[in-house]
Amino acid sequence: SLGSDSAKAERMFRLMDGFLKNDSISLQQDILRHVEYTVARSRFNFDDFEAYQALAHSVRDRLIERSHDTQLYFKRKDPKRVYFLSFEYLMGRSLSNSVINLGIRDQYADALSQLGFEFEVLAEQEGDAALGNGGLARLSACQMDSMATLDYPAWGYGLRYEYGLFRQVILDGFQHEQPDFWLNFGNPWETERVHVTYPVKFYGVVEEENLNGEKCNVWIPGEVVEAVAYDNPIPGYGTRNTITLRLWAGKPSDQHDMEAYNTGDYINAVVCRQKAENISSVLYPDDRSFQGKELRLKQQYFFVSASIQDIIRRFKEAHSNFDEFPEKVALQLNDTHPSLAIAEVMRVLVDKEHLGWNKAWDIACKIFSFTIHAVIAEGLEKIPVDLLGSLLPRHLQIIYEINFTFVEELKKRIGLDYNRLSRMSIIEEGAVKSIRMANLAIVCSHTVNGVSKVHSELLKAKLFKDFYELWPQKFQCKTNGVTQRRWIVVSNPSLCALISKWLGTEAWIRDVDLLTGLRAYAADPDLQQEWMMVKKVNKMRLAEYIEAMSGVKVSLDAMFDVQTKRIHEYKRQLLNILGIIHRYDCIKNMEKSQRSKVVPRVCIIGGKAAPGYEIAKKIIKLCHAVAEKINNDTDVGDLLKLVFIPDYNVSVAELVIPGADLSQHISTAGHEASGTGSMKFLMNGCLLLATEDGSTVEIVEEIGADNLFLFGAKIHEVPKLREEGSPKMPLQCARVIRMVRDGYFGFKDYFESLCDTVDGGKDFYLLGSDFESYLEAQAAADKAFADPNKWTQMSILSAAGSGRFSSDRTIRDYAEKTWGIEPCRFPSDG
Ligand code: 7GP
Repeated sequence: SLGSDSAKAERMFRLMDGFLKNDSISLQQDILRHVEYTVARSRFNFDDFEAYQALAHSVRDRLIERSHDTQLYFKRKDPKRVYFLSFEYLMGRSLSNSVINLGIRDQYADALSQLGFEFEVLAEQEGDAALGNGGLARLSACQMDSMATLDYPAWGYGLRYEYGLFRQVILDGFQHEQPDFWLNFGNPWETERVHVTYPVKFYGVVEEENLNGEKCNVWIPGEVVEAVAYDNPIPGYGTRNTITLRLWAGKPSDQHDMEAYNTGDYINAVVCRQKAENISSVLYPDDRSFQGKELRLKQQYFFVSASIQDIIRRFKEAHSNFDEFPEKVALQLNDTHPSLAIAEVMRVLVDKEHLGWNKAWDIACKIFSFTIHAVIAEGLEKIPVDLLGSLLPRHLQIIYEINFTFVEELKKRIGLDYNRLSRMSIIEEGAVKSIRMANLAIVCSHTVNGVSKVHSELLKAKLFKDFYELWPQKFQCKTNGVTQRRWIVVSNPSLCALISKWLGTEAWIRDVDLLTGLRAYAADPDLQQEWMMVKKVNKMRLAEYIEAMSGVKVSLDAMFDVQTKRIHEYKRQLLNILGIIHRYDCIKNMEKSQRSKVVPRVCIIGGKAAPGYEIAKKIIKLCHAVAEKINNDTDVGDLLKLVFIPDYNVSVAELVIPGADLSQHISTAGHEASGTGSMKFLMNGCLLLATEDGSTVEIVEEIGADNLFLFGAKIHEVPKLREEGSPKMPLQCARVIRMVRDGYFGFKDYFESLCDTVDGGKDFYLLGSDFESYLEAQAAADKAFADPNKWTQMSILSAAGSGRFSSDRTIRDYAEKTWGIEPCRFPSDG
């Protein structure tokens, strides 16, 4: 019999033989056990995919142990926690990252080889978790890795979309979208928490009721959907701490529709309930543009409501007084998408906890902080009042009330400046009356931040000038960062080993500032030699992939010039393609004897266009049309190749980035809030060709303008250039556009509207006025590449200066200056 709880725990621990062991035999046994009992294949007969599944389950077991320890420890210590609310996460694959962070990659590789498998081959079996669009979503993933590694008591919350970002399939050079059935083969990383479910209400009416003599609002919903939690463990590196990314999925609720069953229409009732699951079924594929779609709003509230219920439940387990709430809870709004959380917290505190409006508002204002990723006003979410009112009637009332109080206060501060009052109001009057979600978030948050220095300054000077003048102390800058664990250790193992060798330590994997130690050896011929070898190996991997994907054979001596990111006019993939046409044209018109002087290039472009974004889709088609022409031109041969890499995602990025010599970040100045791709390339010793936009400005501060190729108009010059318009169109640019218009690459009519965006009189993104300076920067890159030692030195200095762009630095900054939380490290060395 079990005398006490601790005796019981003790016995159970013994029965389980302590923790899982990581020696080779134990790992092999675990893998085989999972083959037999989890995957249910015979241990004598299983293929690579099944081996991957078994392997993943054995890793997951270890993650679960650690996340239990971490959660128990957090519970015991009860520190202030941060809850990171993000609508999107681009996690990519989990296997390699997990075993590296657990510190057992080599043990697994050894165990597998004894079973006759290769770790890398099995790792390739894993599909990507692509629950997001682009920069914002990958940033969330990098930040989760840093929060875990730095031992912060953090939770990530999001939605478990059944279909992540669409798969891009190219047919005849055109993009087609196909659904991403990422869950079809199961997801070994997640755990469904069947008992962690919350009802989420929609529609209905608000009624006033009398509660003990006081009036209170009661929301009688018209529909209830159940949210169920799926937990995804996020292991830290060099620590036992493993935090949780909790994703919500919709499931039918048995509340409120019992009547439907009683009416006898059984089949219909079941079908209707099934619809509830649709709420989390698909990720919206548009980044940076919002549509007032009801399903999207439903997703937002569903996610917010379940998360807030979960957070409040956890708080109440240990506390009974809401005065302590701000000492225990920080809520981070990742862009406006989760900002309904503000109204939801108010609703719960006022209507359910009966704290009274003022007290509730006081608490809300102490817990929220808000990160903005948008640059222009058109990128900010506005929700039509009618839509919100029908879906969430009580929240609309609450937002009106918040706005009323805010505007009254504002009048006292600034007087009756009606223009300013209407600009700052949370409600936008107009043809379609709407809620400005960013204004709501700013009014309630104690801290608002941009994602690079220039972006944060732009927010203060332009987008939210009125708010900055009112509350200067709220505005901060948190320059983005990326995790070196995924972007060097996982994706570039040879570079990782080389860095550790020259620094004499692996400590940089947790303390990335140590990378600056490489500066001392940047001119050392031995390091340069080894550095070039690593790049060569990575280029080889990439070249094989390119050949497999597109059939194009590329030369390893050529400069690999990469632009991979979402396709957007402001990111100017079109400028890149026009530059390539120019290069092609030059080679064609050159004396044959001159051609030996040309620095050979492989131009690589990849990225998805939003399904409804016609111009972006035309850019993809143009890229293919130009590639077709160039790659089949025997005059050109290896001097120039152009390849489009289809279906760019995190795992493709892990292959492309280490193999790049040069990468382009060429947005029209003032349009890229930060940019994080550039940071990954930088860490991998890739030279940047870039405009002075977003985080590039800070990269220049770190590595010096001599170590990258800058060009183009600066932010403050853009408005004037726009006014001047097309007279600025240089001859060279006009000539390449003419080639496209004349049908040199076919599809003449189709490309017309694309050409119009440049020479049609507006040239909003300034391709014309930046064209010459772009070509000059390209020429400078050619020149530098022709001198391998010089190039390699620049490459080493790029990586050496990349430490500032680690998400570890960003997260520490958020923790200390925004969230007010401290590390809470499970007492063990990992
Ligand atoms: C992006 C910004 O465009 C990019 O400059 C920045 O580096 C990144 O966020 C992370 O801060 N924005 C988005 O990805 C975005 O708005 C909406 O997506 C879904």
